[in-house]
Amino acid sequence: MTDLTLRYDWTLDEVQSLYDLPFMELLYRAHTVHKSVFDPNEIQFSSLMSIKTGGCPEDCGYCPQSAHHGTDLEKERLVEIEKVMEQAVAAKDRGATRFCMGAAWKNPNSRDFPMVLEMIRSVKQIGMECCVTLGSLDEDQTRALKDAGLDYYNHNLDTSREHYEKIITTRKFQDRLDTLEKVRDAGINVCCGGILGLGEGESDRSALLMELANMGEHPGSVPINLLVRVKGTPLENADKIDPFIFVRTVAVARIMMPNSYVRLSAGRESMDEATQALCFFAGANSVFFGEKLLTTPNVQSANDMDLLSRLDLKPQAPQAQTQDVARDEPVSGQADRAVGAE
Ligand code: SAM
Ligand code: DTB
Ligand code: SF4
Repeated sequence: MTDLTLRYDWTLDEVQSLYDLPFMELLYRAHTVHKSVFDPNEIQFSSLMSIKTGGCPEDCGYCPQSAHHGTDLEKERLVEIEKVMEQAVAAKDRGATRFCMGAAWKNPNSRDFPMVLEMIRSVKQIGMECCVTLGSLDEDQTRALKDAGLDYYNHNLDTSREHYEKIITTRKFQDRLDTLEKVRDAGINVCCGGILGLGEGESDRSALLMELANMGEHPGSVPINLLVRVKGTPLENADKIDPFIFVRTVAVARIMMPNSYVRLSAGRESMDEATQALCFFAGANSVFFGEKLLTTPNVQSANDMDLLSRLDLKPQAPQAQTQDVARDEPVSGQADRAVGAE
């Protein structure tokens, strides 16, 4: 029988042993978990928009939006709400069920924050799920976001605790965990994942997944990004990782966090279709759909539709999605809660 017990006490050795399984065995196990919780032929579509671009005071080594790096990015102010709604409606028409907005902030400022709350309320009004990523938050801000109707807050751990300070020096790994706790306490679903290809080692990847799964409640969404190497960032020449390591990471995440949506996030544009198909088999069941991520290109929508059709994958209908998919209850009685269980 497939073990679907939700665990929060993974050790590094256990995670490493999953990574070290023979590739086919790992994929078989991950797919078995995936199939017992989700419909493996359904993919959730999220759409992404940058609402405040560039000029960020943080020095994240991967990010084109950091003011510390010499990228060619044009710095912009907070966009108008009309523009947001134009894009949200267009995303909904293309089949996206969640609209995600990102801001290049260390934390939201008091001038712009009320406008972001208004954007959230408006996105909710057209019947979409809403996610934002705005940097660190205090309790008043998490409460206000919850009151505005926010469904998910994205705040990534990015890499292991050990590797973190080689990538970012303007904040600590613990700061991220603190914000995540406030988000959870406010009753907002957590979207939290990482990036592969930051020059990390094997044990850093295991440690990242261990941190994500041991947080106290599994994140409802786990985005796994492949570094988009942007000219002018310190990581522009980072070594490419073996695509099968990426697939293994998706599979291990699926086994460790059976009820979470695992999102194949940034980096699909540089990934071949067969690798993406393996990721879907290994348990990835969400993607960013639309031609742009925040500042870099995503896969062309027509190519995505074509791939999905060749793989017999269909977009998940809005009503099929549950809130709080990874909330804390044990998985017994899972058929009641799981999405598309067979
Ligand atoms: N400033 C906020 C923050 O960092 O929390 C929100 C926006 S930030 C751009 C959101 C996430 O995008 C980061 O946490 C990181 O995981 C991801 N990201 C940024 N640049 C990336 C890149 N070049 N490749 C892959 N993922 C990237
Ligand atoms: C996440 O994990 N990936 C998205 C979203 N959360 C906000 C961001 C990807 C950004 C890729 C680089 C860019 O387009 O600027
Ligand atoms: Fe700023 Fe976020 Fe980019 Fe870091 S990842 S530089 S915090 S926008």
